[in-house]
Amino acid sequence: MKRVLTIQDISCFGKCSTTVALPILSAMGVETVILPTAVLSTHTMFSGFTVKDLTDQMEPICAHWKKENIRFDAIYTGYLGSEEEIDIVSRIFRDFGGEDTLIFVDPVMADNGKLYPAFDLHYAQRNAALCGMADIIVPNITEACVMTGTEYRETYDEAYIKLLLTRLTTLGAKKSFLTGVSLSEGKTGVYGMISATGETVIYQNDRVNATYHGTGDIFSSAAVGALVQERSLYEAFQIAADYTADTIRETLRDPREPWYGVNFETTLPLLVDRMRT
Ligand code: PXL
Repeated sequence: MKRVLTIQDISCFGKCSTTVALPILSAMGVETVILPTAVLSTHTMFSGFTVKDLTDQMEPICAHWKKENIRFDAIYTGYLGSEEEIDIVSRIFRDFGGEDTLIFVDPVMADNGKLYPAFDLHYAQRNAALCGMADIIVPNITEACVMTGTEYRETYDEAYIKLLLTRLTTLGAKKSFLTGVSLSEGKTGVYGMISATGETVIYQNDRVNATYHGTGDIFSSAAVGALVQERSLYEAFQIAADYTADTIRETLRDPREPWYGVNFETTLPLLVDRMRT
């Protein structure tokens, strides 16, 4: 069985980071190991959330794994709360990475043209350096802009996306995939570039007109699951984008419309079926 380590916080309420990665990867038939960086009462889009930082536990936990000779087919990182955590994660990549371990970094820190309140430009630069160690990175357009010093635009064309991708490749990751790229009315998806060749990979599906919290984590979890299950790059991103879009559509149908997270549980059977084909 394939084994993935995911390094992110536990937001007890709110359906994001570890609490979506674990069920999605498990449903995809992947053994999922977690390294919680902090425990929060909710994700940070609620006000008044509590935080218990677990940074000081990260290295002792990894040292024990090392002693037990535990290895991973992939390491997937998402929301990291501080520069210190980013430093520790870069050491984990060195200790547990290698030819047979896919390093997948989702540099969660910004959206809609703005950094999340907890982060500043210095943090963004550290995250850019972490991206440089990855096989695959999946920033949204805002995150790509802050990491490459590019002006954020609400409306853009393909040339702007290609420029952003070319700049992302200079960070050092082998493959960069921009998420939330909409190149025509009613469509959205991913636009990727392979650093070594400049080759591009595009997948667009129907845009669902709603934004919810946690959809990036759902997308990344499904992409990692499909990649470790040896789907091609294109198919893995197609599976992840379709699952995310199906989930948003399903959430819109829920009269309770939970703004804080999506109904990814309802659509898990679709993902499981897709992985059987
Ligand atoms: O979904 C990303 C995420 C993960 N974890 C925490 C967050 C966020 C986004 O805001 O606040 C704690």
